Amino acid sequence: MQIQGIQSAATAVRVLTMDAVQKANSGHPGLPMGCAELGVLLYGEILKHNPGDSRWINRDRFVLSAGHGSMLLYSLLHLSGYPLSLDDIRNFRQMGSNTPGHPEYGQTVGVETTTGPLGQGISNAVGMAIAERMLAAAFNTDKNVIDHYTYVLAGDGDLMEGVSAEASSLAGHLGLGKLIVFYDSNRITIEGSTELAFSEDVRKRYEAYGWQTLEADAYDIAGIMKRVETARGETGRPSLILLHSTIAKGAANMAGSHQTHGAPLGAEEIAATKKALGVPDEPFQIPEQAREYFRSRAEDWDKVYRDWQRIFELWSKENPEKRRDWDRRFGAVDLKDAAFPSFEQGQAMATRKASGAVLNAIAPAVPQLAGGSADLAPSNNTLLKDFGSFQKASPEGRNMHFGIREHAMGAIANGMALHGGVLPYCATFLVFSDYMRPSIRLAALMGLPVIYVFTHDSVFVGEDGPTHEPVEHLAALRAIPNLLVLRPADAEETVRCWRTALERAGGPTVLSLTRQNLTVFPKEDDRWAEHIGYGAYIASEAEAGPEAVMVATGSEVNLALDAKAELGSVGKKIRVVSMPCRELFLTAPEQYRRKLIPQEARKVLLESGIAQGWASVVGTDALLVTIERFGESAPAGKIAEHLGFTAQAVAERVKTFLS
Ligand SMILES: Cc1ncc(C[n+]2csc(CCOP(=O)(O)OP(=O)(O)O)c2C)c(N)n1
Repeated sequence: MQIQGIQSAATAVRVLTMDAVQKANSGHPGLPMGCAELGVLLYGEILKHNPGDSRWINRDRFVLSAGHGSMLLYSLLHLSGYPLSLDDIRNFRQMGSNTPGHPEYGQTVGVETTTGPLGQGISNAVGMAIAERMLAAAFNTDKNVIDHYTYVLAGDGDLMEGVSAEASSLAGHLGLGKLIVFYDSNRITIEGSTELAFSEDVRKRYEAYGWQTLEADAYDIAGIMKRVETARGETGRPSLILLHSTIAKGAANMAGSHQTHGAPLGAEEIAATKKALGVPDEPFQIPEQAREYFRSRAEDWDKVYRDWQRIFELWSKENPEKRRDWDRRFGAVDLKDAAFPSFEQGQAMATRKASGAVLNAIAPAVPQLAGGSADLAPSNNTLLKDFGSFQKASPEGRNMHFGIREHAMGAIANGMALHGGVLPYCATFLVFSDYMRPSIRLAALMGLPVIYVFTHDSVFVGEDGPTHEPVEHLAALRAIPNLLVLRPADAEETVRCWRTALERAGGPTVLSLTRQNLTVFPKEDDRWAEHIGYGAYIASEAEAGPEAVMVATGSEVNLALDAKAELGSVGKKIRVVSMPCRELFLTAPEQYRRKLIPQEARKVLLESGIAQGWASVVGTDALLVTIERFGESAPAGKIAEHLGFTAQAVAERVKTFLS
C-alpha cells in the first residue's frame, strides 16, 4: 500500500471539499473531511470497480448513506477517474450541474443511489446485497459471475433513523455476509454532540441484529484495511465497522465542532487548514501525488475487470441457457411468453385475488420478478406459490418475507431495483403506504421500476375500522410526481394494470386493490384494454347525449354501473367512464379526453376516498361521491349505507344533481 499516496489523496479530498463548499457558499464539509482517508481507501484499495464502466454489473456497490457528505463522493469520483471534471466540482450545487447538493442517481455517473433522506441509503444497500445474493444463486456455477460486495458509509443520523434499524434487522436475519457498513462515529450531529439524543451502544445493537461488529480508528489506514479483511472473511453475517472519527478532521481550528457539519469553513479557516496540510492556498489545487496514486491503481482495477469479462465469456459458452436467462433478466421486461389469466364476465372476485392469479401466472416467464409483503402475503395475495422463500439457506427463493417493516421494505425494494437483474414488488395494506412513503418518493425521484401491491384499498375493509381504512391515501400517492397509481375496477382490469406496471421502466407503480369482491362487468368499449393506456375508457355508453358522465375508479365502477341502472330513463343519458389511472388520463391526447368527458356534460365522480385532486378531471362543479372523513368499524355493507355508497343513494343524488 502506498501510504503517502493515500494520505496525499486524503488531503486532496479535504481541499476539494473545503473549496467547493466555500465557493457554493453552502454544503457539508465536516463528513468528507472526517472520512477522507476511508474514502480514499474505498476508491483506491477496497472497491472492485472500473471508472470507465460505471454500470459493470459485477462491480462492488458503494452507497454514501450520509448523502449530505456528497463532496466526499464527488472528490473520489473525480480523483479516481470517473467522468466528473474539476469544473463539475467547481459547479457544486449549481443549477443543472452533475454535482448537486446531495447525490442524485442518474445525474452523476458513479452515484449508486439518491441519498440525503437519512437512513435510506443503508436500507437501499440491504436491497442491493439481497439482489446480489439472489442473482449469485441463479447464475453462479464453478465460475462466479455475480460476486461482489456492497459497502456503505453511514453516519450517526443514518443509524438513528428507524428505517435503518428495520433494514439492518432483516439483513442480520438473512445473514447478508457481503454487506459491509462503515459507521462514521464522530458523535456529532447538527445540534451538537450525540449525547443530546443518542446514547445506546450501537455495536451491541448490531450484534443483537446478528451482525459481526468491528471497531477501528478512522485514521489508522492499516487498521481499517485489517477490519475490511475480517469483514470479508465473515460470509454468514453482515459487518458493521465502527470508525472513531473526528468531524472536519484536519481543519486547523474547527475540527470536532458541529459548526463544520453543514456550513462553509470560511476563508480564514481554509487558509489556516491548507497551511497545516502543507498545500498552497489556492482553490481547487490537487497535489500531484494524489493524482499519481489513483493513476497507479488503474492497472489493478483494469485487470480485475478484464478477468471478469473473460470468465463471463467462458461461462456464457458453457451455460447458454443461463446466459439467455441473464439477458432476459437484465434486459427490458418481455411479456411475450407471459400467460396472463382471463376471467369470466359476471364472475365476482376481489381485485387482490385477481392480482395474485396474475402474479402466479406470469412469474415463470418473468424470472426477474421477486418480492413479497410486510407479513401480509395471505391478505395481499402476493405469494409466488412455486418459487420458494428467499432465506439465508435458500437464496434461490423469489418470495421475500420483509417482516413487519414497511418502511425498510420500500427502501430495500429500491435497492433491489437499483442493483439490476431484479424487478421488485412489495405489498401491504393501502392504509400503511404511509409507513413507506419516503421510500416511495425516492423510487419516483430515481425513476425506479418498483411495483407496490396495496390491497384493502377503501373503507370497505369494514370491521377493522378507521385505522385500517384508507381515505386520503390515493390522493396522497397521486401527489407524488412520476408515481403511477392504478386502481382496477375488476379482475380483467387488474390483468391489464399489471401489464402496465410490468412494462413501466421509468418509474414506480401502485396497484390499488380491493379486499371485497367486484363483479367482472361487460365493457362497451371493445378497445378498453388498449385505452387503459390513456388511463380511462367508456365502460357503459349513454344511449343519448351524454347528459352526464359518471367517472369512477376501482370498486366504484360497479357502483356507478348499478346506479346508472337504478336511474331508469334518466340513466339512458349517462355514460360511465372507468378511470383506473388519473395520471395517464391527464397526459392522454386532449381529443381523447374531450371525447370521453365532453365539456358540456355534467360530471359525477365516484371514488371511496377524498376528492382532492379530482377537479383536474371533473372540474369544480361536479357531483362528488367521495369520502371526506374517516371510516367506521362495521360490516362493509353497513358502511356503504352509512356513507351513501349504495346504488340507490347514488342514484338519488345524481337525480337531484341533474334536475
Ligand atoms: C430523514 C432526514 N432527517 C433530517 C435530515 C437533516 N439532516 C441532514 S444531516 C443531519 C445530521 C446528521 O448527523 P450525522 O449523521 O452525524 O452527520 P455528520 O454530522 O457527522 O455529518 C440531519 C439532521 C435528513 N437529511 N434526513
